[in-house]
Amino acid sequence: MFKAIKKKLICAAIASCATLLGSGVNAADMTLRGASLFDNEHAYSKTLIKFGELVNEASDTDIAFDLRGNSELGIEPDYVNFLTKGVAIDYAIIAPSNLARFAPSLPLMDMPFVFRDLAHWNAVLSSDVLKPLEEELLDKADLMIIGYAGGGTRNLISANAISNIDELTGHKMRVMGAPIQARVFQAIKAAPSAIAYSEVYNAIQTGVVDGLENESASLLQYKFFEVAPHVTLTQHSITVRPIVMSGKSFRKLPEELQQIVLQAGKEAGAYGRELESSEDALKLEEMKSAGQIEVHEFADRDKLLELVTPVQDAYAEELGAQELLEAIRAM
Ligand code: X1X
Repeated sequence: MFKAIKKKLICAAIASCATLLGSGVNAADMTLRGASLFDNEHAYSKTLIKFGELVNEASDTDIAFDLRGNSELGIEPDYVNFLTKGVAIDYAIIAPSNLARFAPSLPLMDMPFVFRDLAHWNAVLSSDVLKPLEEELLDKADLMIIGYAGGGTRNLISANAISNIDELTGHKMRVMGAPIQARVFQAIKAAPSAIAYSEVYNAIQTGVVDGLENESASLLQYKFFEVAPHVTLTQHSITVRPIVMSGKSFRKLPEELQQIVLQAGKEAGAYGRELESSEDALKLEEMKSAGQIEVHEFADRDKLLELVTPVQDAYAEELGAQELLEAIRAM
């Protein structure tokens, strides 16, 4: 009885909102739409599915989570546009570098070489140290970080073998669009260019670039090994992948549901981090055993770190974020 009354009140609240994306009150009480670059086997999609399950377990409102995978709704920069405008989707997982256009400090949270190892990455993500970046994103783009997924280790993936710093000189590689990404790879003498993720396979195939940098799960799904079968263990990044919700969608939710969404985002993020970080090496091994990739040790990781640290410092200084970078390093 109480549940039914509560449900009616929530429905009334929802109906009075203009549209929850996808508009709707249909068979379910409402629909929230998500987007993923990948199919349901990838850790990002599994994380977003988990998010929906957790919300529905905790809520009396019956919510249809309409997750559009396989880049059906475009790639992450498209998701950012949709979410800031409050159209087409309500939530997605997005690389911090794809948020830089709206909030230039965001890529600081997973720029190459910022984490020493998985334990450091875990400590940072289990703390509140990234709060100032979350506030900047909310303030400048009306986007809320409701949880942190990620946990893939990014390596170089290339058409030709690379195993030391000299072989990196002039290496034409694709990087994500945030300027700090190009600056880091320029500092190590590579020749980076920003290319949309959906164009990278063709760019390698046609010789526009010789490779990219990516984590195992995504290398496997996008089959970059077909054109770039060499993986060099530079281990330059451990991914941080915020689960981002449009502020416009969030504010349309009844207050009780907002709390449930925040809690579910946090828990889904933790689930996603555990999942991706535990699968990462296995997926690399899987591709190696299948003869899809050749894995090369990298001799000069310490030299890369030396070259990149001043670039990180300069970037933090430009943003007025030196204290934040120090706090991350000190953890
Ligand atoms: O490099 C990219 O643009 C993409 O790489 C993987 O697919 C993911 O980490 C994704 O978030 C995006 O950053």
